[in-house]
Amino acid sequence: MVSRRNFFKGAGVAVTAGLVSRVNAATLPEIVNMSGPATQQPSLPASGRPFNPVITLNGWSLPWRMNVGVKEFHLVAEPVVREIAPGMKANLWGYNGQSPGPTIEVVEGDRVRLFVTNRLPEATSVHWHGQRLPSGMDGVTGLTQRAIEPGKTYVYEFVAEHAGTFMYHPHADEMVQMAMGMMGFWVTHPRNPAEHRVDRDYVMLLNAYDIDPGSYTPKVNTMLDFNLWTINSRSFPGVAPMVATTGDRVRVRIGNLTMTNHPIHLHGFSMEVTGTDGGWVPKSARWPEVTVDIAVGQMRAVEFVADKAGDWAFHCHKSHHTMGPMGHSVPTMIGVKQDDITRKINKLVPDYMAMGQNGMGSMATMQMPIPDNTLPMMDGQGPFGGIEMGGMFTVLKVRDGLPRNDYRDVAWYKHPKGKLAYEWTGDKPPVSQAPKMDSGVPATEVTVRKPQSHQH
Ligand SMILES: [Cu+2]
Repeated sequence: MVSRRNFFKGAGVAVTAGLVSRVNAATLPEIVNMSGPATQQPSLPASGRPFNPVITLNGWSLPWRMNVGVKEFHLVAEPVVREIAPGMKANLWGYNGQSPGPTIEVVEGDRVRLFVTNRLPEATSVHWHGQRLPSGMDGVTGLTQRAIEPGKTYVYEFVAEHAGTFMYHPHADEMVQMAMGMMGFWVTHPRNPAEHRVDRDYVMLLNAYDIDPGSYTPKVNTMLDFNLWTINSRSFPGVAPMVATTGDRVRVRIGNLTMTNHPIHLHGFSMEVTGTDGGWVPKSARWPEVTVDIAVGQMRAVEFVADKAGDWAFHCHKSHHTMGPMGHSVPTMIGVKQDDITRKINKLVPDYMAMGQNGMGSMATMQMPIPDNTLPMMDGQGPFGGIEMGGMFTVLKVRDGLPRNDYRDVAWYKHPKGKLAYEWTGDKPPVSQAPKMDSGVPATEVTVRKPQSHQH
């Protein structure tokens, strides 16, 4: 799966020590690549100063080498194939084999040297979003540096001056390169690992793509009409669940590099914003929320105590953002009787299906004919049937007694007796209705659909 990462995990310190001994100022750090979208279990840093690693959902953190006290990373900008969810792959651009790129983890005060090699067909650069650094290291093509032409490698070097949550992305042909998936997370851990300590620290980038049903490559000129809403370039049910032990303090760091804001909603707990783009929020300035809006270009760290076992939804509250790509051009047919029409059309088109007369929930379970490499509008099977969600959605699974550093998926929650919604099977309640008034006008059935012109 991973060339180097598994190697690191398996052999730990020995491998890293081996790497360090081969370090030579004139050599580039080895390129480490990731080939799949599985969430990589975090491992404690084998060199450099100690920190509590984050978990990138469906992602990984980039290994480094220490070179005379400098932490060196090697990012490679390149075309990648990313599985958005089982059944759909996309031709994206990213870093080191995946989109988003690997998470970069450093410690406050670290001197960091980043080698960036460009294997894209066009020039790029990397902007270290949110960092306080020398202007010439800020990565804005034309303004602070020459563009990194295809085949070239540039070096960025600065001190990670303050702890917090950051991102990186190109500042060259930005609209195209970000629409193609070029972005990554950066976490600067506090100097003292006991500070801001949590039990689980998750990382997610919100991104969006416009990929026509049946095709593989995003449309790069789209301004607003994106149709694939993703967490770390994964769409539910492809998004890995977050797991926690009952009582854990959990942090989720969320960055938004889409073109719209996302009100991120957590079921079952209230959370507090503990970090923004500007740093940590003082305790006295935090307040409880169940939905936190993440604006374009923003980062937020939210924290909560997962004190109730269960399966809890975690998702963007814009309902179009929890749907797959087929949702927008289907007309609303709720209340429109289609039986007759269906019968007539079936004579001409035997496969024709009336859609959405009673809402669209049933479409999640229908085996609708959709083009290859296209996700259904809604998907995901839960223990009680279809979850009828897609896009920016995942599940927080809180369980008693999970091993401390274990982030593997667990089975669906077993609800205790008396704690599960159930069907009423007693007497049906009497139906009461207001008396009808005779207006003198014959009753009309209102089933008119107005013509729709806009397409999104
Ligand atoms: Cu959203």
